[in-house]
Amino acid sequence: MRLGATLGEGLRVEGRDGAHTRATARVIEALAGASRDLAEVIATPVMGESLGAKLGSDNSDGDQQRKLDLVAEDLCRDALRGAGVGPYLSEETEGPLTLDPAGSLAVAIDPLDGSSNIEVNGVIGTIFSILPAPEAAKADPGLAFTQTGRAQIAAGFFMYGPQTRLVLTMGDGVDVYALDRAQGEFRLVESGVQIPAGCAEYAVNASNHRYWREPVRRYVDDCSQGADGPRGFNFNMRWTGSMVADAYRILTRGGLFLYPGDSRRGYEQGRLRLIYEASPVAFLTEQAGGAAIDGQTSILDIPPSRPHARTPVIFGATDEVDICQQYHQVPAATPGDARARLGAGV
Ligand code: FBP
Repeated sequence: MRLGATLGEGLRVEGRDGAHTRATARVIEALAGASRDLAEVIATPVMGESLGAKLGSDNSDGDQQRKLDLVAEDLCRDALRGAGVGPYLSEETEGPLTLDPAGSLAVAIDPLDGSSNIEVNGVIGTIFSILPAPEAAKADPGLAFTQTGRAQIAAGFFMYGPQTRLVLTMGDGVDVYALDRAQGEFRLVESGVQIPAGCAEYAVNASNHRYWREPVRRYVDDCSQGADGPRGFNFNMRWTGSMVADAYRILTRGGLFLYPGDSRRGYEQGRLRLIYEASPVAFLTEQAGGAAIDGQTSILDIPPSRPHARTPVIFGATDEVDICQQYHQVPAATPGDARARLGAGV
């Protein structure tokens, strides 16, 4: 079934907020159009300067911008302009903007997630979050982005891999669509996705091991000891460098993702941005029966301190997130004792 039909015919129209349903469908269709165009750009070979070329400019958060980051930003923003969106916040904008003063919805977006994968033809994505636009946001669009992730009406991501896929929640489960390139349409391929329980795989950038704080180091060390360690199981490890690809794998076959805060300058709260990276993925994860925390608190309950605020992120199968959370609760002073205490629950 086509995306437009599932939105239009109301498979998910009740969503969390009936009043916003039609407006939400319009925004999702606009994003799907932008993503289809972006998929085409990505798939088209260009001679000379690559889409991954660094531009010498930084985005709002100090990351080097690449050519494709700006192409993606332009496509998404242009598509949303005529789709009833008021407040707009992107990884590529300095701060919140107003697209349509009469818009009833707010959109936060990372137009191009996984930028470092562009030049290696790896999986990249677009992550989005759709929120209600409070009346007061007409005068100050930033107010729309002070809401916690619980306020999200819909969220999802597009991933540009062997297939272009859309993973979407409107607060009533998670659906997956695949782009039919010949027809130029997204088609429903899976409904009601549930993250499998248990954990055979974890995802973390292990090159940061020396910068991690105690709880994360103990958790990962215990996993990496495999069957000989306290977890008694030979875990596999996967890190794609693109959260959408890791998130999709976890939605499909379970596991855990971690991007913790660490001692590097600027990484005290990790790398991922709360409003347009962590919150939408947390919403999808919870809707698929999983959990997403910053170590202690549910990502969806964290109030944003500023538009581009970062947060440590741990998400995946609920039982494994619970185990990882226990490592954050057990006092770090006596790792041996802590492990012994965890032993019962591990
Ligand atoms: P960008 O939005 O700048 O691409 O950063 C997000 C991200 O690429 C995630 O998709 C990924 O999980 C993480 O950064 C990888 O970070 P690192 O290179 O530190 O492993």
